[in-house]
Amino acid sequence: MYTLYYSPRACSLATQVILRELGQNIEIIDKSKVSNFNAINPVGSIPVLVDDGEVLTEGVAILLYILHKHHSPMLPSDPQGYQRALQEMLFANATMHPAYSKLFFIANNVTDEQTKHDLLHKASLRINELWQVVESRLQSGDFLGGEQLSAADVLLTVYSHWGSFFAVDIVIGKQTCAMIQRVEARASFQQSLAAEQAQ
Ligand SMILES: N[C@@H](CCC(=O)N[C@@H](CS)C(=O)NCC(=O)O)C(=O)O
Repeated sequence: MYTLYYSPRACSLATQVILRELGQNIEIIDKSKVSNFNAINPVGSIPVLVDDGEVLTEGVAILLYILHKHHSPMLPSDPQGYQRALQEMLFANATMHPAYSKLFFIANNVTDEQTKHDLLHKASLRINELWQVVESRLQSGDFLGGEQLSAADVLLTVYSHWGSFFAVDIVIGKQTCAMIQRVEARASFQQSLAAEQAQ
């Protein structure tokens, strides 16, 4: 049994979905209900996964650990497949996620409304460029992992929802929308959302 600390609809949702794809039992704990979360993760961020008393942090490190531990085809063992899977995961976690994080930062820290509007717009242009990259990579398959679901598809699907929190135009291509719908339709995704909502 794994314990996952999460925030609703945050990047930790991807961790939960992938644990379910791996057929694992999970207890989930809302970070906001923990009185001193920084005692668990001094960085203050989620996801945090506890496995047999070991506290694991950093989203991609957690994903690599669970995919490796459960021998998932989402983490191929051949060097090229492994590199490709890691590259896609890091594109999501270290490039797309920070681009979206700018929206949260601007919305929470800029008080002048016109400046906020302009900065949110600028940040959204970068996000749209990145979605175009995803669109071009999806021309030859249903998922970034080809015909198989990959961890990057799940990460990107979770982030794709965040644009709706802000007054910005996020443009996501046709192939990418289809990929997102495929991920959202999976039992693992539906069960994860339901588990968050039940808390
Ligand atoms: N580098 C970290 C960053 C994770 C991250 O930024 N998580 C966000 C949620 S998506 C977070 O915890 N923000 C602070 C908060 O929710 O209080 C990782 O990949 O795990």
